[in-house]
Amino acid sequence: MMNEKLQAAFNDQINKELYSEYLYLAMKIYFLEQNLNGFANWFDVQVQEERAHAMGLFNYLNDREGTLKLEAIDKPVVEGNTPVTIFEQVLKHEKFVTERISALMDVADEAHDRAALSFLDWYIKEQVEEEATASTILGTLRLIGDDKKGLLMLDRELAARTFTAPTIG
Ligand code: OFO
Repeated sequence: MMNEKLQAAFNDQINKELYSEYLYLAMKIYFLEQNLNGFANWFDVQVQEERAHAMGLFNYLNDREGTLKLEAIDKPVVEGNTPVTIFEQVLKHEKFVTERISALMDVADEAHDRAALSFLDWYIKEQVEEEATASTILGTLRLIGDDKKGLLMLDRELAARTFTAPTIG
C-alpha cells in the first residue's frame, strides 16, 4: 500500500490530467469555430490521450489499494485567440505537467516506493514526447505566419492523427 502523501499526490495528478483533457476540449472548440477541422481532430486525439493518462494513474492507485478521491476540475481557460498563441499555451501547459510529474516522482522517491517510481517512468518519458509534439507544431505555425495556404496544409496533416490507446506502465 502506498503512503498517504503519495496517494494524495497521485489523486492530484489524476485531477491535473483530467484538467488537461478539459483544456484541450476547450481548445478544440476554438478550432471548430475557425473551420480548422484537422486541428480540431488533433485536439480530439489529445483529449483521449489525457483521459488515458488520468485512467492509467487511477487504475494504478486502485491496484495498489489506494484511496481514490476526485476533486473539482477547474474551468479551462484558453488564453490564446490564434493558432500560434493557442499552441504557445499547449507547450506551456505540457511543461507545467512535466514539472508536476517530476514532483510526483519526488514524492515516490521520498517514500522509497520503487514500484511507483518504475510505473511513473512511463509518464516522464511521455512528457518528452508531449512537449516535442507541441513545440514542432508551434514552430511550423510560426513559419507559416499569415500564409493561409500553409495553415490549410497543416490542417490537412493534423486531420490524419488517430488515437491509439497507450500501454501505460
Ligand atoms: Fe497528460 O500529458 Fe499532456 O498534459
